[in-house]
Amino acid sequence: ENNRFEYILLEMALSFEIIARFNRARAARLTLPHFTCQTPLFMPVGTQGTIKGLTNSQLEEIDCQIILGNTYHLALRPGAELIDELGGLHKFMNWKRALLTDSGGFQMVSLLHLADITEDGVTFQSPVDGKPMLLTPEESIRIQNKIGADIIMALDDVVKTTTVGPRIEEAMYRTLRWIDRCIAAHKRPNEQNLFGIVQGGIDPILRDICVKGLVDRNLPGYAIGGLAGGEDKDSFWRVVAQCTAILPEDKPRYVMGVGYPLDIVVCSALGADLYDCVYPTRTARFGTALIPEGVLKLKHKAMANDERPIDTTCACMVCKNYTRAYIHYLVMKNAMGSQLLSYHNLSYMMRLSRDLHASIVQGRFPEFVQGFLRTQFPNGD
Ligand code: PRF
Ligand code: ZN
Repeated sequence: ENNRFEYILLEMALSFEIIARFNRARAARLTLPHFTCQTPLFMPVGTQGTIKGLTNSQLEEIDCQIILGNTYHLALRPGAELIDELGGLHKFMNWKRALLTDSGGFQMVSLLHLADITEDGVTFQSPVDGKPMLLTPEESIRIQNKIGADIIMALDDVVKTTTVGPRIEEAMYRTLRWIDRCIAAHKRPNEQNLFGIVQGGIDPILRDICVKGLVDRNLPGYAIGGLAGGEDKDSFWRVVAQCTAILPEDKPRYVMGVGYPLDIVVCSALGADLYDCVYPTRTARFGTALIPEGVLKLKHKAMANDERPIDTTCACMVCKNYTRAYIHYLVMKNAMGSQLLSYHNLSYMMRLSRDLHASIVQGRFPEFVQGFLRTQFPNGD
């Protein structure tokens, strides 16, 4: 029995210490091989081994702690073998903090409508030469082992949340069968943490089976997948609440694809810890800034002579140095416009993460949430 305990400790490359709680919300310290992070935490998405428009030192300056890479994109170019030869993704991109890679299946299914899922894996046409390709659970893990991120994700069978019928059940059971293939293929459990992904649509029975199946595998962390795909908010929050209620207390919980500030606040109240989304950077490229009141459209002509910063309560480099008028002038015409907006938006997400953490630690989480909601919905709707 003693040996079994040591074995479990050795098979993890993280520690997760809960510092404080408020009801179901938790503030924790997540120690990964490359960095110790504070949760709740938003993780920006950097598809090509970069967050579009920001340098690594800017990302550190705004307190980014984990960034995401995509197995699918990195495997196509520059390729897992080259990344491995060059010492792994950390060294290749010179990022000193933590990295997480998604397994690739979700990106293929959402980007390439030609992707087809069978028991073997996800088949798709190579965007490079049109040849049919197959991403199996084993291949996804092999690639992610070469990329070398602190957290790697299991290959899951993702279906649109709005799908109904037996396909949801099939995808959930397949995700459970694939987790064993992922675990067996994972060659670096002492350096990289393999997270399992809960699927099962909005069906509580399927979600329950999936959580229990994954928890039996004693993984270092768990993700809640299959959400943020157009389901109604009520179903979304219900699934998160159900999963966080039955997932182990002492492991990190990651809600995939969630990045609206309101959703992060609600999911954190429900006991979730990690989030990722392209929203803050994508919306920046469309000229939208995140502010405590909601969003600010910099393209709007009212911005043309507005001398205020984007957000008067924001201490970021952009809000310290530039006016709305100047960003309005740049936006959509000059790359600097979207770079400045991305910088501000990610600063906003990192400040939100810090505020959630601090308010839980300081025992004033309800006041923080109330203030957040009052500012975003001043009329109480
Ligand atoms: N699975 C994987 N990546 C994801 C998701 C998922 O369900 C989502 C949520 N739809 C975002 N990214 N592997
Ligand atoms: Zn700012």
